[in-house]
Amino acid sequence: MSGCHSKQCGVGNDELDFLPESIRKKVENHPCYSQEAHHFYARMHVAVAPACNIQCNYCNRKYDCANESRPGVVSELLTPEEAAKKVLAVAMTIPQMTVVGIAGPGDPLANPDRTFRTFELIKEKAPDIKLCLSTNGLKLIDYIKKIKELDIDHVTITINAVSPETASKIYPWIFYNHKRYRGLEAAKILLERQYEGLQACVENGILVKVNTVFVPEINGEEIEELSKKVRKLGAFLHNIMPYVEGDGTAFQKMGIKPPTPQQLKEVQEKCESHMSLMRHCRQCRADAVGLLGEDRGQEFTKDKISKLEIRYDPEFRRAVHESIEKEREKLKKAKALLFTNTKEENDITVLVAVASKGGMLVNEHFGTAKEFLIYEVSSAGIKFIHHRKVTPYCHGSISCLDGSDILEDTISKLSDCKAIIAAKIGFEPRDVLEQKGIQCVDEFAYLPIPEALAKYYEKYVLNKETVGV
Ligand code: CLF
Ligand code: SF4
Repeated sequence: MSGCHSKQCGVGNDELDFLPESIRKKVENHPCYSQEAHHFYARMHVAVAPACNIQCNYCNRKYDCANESRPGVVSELLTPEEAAKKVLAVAMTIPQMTVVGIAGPGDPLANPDRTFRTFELIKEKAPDIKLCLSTNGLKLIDYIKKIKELDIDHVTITINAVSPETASKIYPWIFYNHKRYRGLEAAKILLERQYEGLQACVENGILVKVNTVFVPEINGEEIEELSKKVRKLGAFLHNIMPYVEGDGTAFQKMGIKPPTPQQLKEVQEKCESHMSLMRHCRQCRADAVGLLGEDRGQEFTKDKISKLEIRYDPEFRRAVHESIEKEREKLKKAKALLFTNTKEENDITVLVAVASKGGMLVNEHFGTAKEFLIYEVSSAGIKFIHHRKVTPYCHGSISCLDGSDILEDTISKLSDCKAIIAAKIGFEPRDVLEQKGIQCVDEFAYLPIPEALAKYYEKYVLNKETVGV
């Protein structure tokens, strides 16, 4: 049996138990740093940083920073004051929002005044909210003191290469110390500053996640070495993100292709023996609001926020978090009892797609699911692999695809899965899916995902009638 079964990869629930108390406190309700937390807690980004000091070949400056965000979507730029007000509004409407990140639309540290003023205001008005920063790393080392002062405990650095040769294929230029550098010289300066920034963060007790944009034909051969290197320098988590083809980018013009899900899975498998990986990233927008994978930004536009009177109530938020923690504790205890009934000699490993809209529950219908969580299930337990985005089958009139095209597309994305577990699956798609060999299971509706997967495994894979959970 390969891989790390019986636990969730990345920093999941089980891993949290083994972390020192000080680090556990920092990550246990951070939806990006803890795989398990992302089912319960939300994040928001405030788009206050328009400028950038480097050029990445996968980026089109008209859009958000592709190092942390999905290219192709434009943010509404905010002043620090507008951003702070928005944070308070979201915090009271979505009290499970625990983290505010600044991730663009350019680079936060190319806009230091706006970025740090925003963090100052949030720290003053809502000190219970964690602060998070995502940067290309060029200016990071210059701001360590400020980052520390403001208790920004989480920093993401996008590092895409180990060698300057590879880096020079990604970055045509950087703007540093009032001067534009190009080619190998630019790549050398950038890499040196990124790795120095990483070390300085670690030395100052700041948790670092490294994002790497995986572009197979450009940096594919270096990712494993990169993973080892950032681990050695003390990074906490490595997020290997697939390059997304953005409109009008240099890579698009050069015909550079994004990785297939299989290429991504392979590279993640190589790296996971060296480093904890983040596998649940949704490459969210620089103004994203809500649980990962969900975007409630439209509820909090500048116009709507400007009309609001907000009274921030930390007690109300604390009460919500306490009830979430009780629920998590219950689920954790229940999870510990799962897979005690299965035997190694019966070991069969299957991939299963689960429809969920949060709370770690099977609580989404097949027809309305915008994504599926893919788990590997074996007699030893479950392992989260990644999510796969789909077009909802019940799409109303907003899609140009008709129902059968959508279903074909979903089937092609889930063709390696043995089953779909959802809260409800209608007769029409069920027939087609089952003809294609994908089991449709909705009898475990509203159960916690680990329990549903254990029951499914025992009943449908091991063919046992009694389920010991
Ligand atoms: Fe935002 Fe990034 Fe902080 Fe998370 S996102 S700044 S660490 S709060 Fe998270 Fe979104 Fe992936 Fe980023 S899912 S794109 S990793
Ligand atoms: Fe674009 Fe971000 Fe790269 Fe700057 S750092 S060029 S905004 S992807």
